[in-house]
Amino acid sequence: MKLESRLILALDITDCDEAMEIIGQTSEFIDAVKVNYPFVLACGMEAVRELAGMVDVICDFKVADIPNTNRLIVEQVRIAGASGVICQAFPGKDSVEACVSAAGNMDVFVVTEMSHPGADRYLMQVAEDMAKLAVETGATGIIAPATRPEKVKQLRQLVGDLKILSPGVGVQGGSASDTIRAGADYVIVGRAIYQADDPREAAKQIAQEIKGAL
Ligand code: NUP
Repeated sequence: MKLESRLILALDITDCDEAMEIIGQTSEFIDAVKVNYPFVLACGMEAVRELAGMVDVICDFKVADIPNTNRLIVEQVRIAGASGVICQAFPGKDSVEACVSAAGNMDVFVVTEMSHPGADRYLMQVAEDMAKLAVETGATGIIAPATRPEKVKQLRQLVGDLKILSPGVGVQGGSASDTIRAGADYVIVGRAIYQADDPREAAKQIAQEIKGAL
């Protein structure tokens, strides 16, 4: 995955033609596209394969099962030609290790504290240990909350030079520049781009904001 604009587009769109249109409008300003269940359930893994021929794709499947099932899921992501996959830490070390080993050359990102308010119930208490698990298992990086840049900063201390990808910019309240200054390598942005009147302009502005924060 390239490290240029440091902006990853979250393509949570269920209209497949519209999704491809948004990619066309924004591709100049994004380093990768993150797809999640809404897009994949609506448009299928064939659409992921098509996208992967155009841009680096990260499958945000939050893989969270026993090791064997995790392996089977990650193998399918790999067959589709994705560049990365996101897995959950909470099933434990063996489950994350299964993702890393099935990923081959693909990147594996481990979710730590999520960006939404409800993360305070469980995830906030264990985010640091989850970040350590990402290091132990040889993952490429972690997902950390742009809604709490101070947490991104703390987790950066624990993960060294692992990549940090941060969702929560825009509609969820986080700021791209604060998140990058806190130590994130990339911000992940969905609605603030694809729901904007002019998605191209929105992506351009966020990319400029990131550049200004470096
Ligand atoms: O902690 C997380 N927060 C989060 O928003 C982990 C995630 N993977 N995401 C995803 O990032 C979420 O599922 C969505 O695909 C994207 C953020 O979208 P938006 O709030 O910018 O529209």
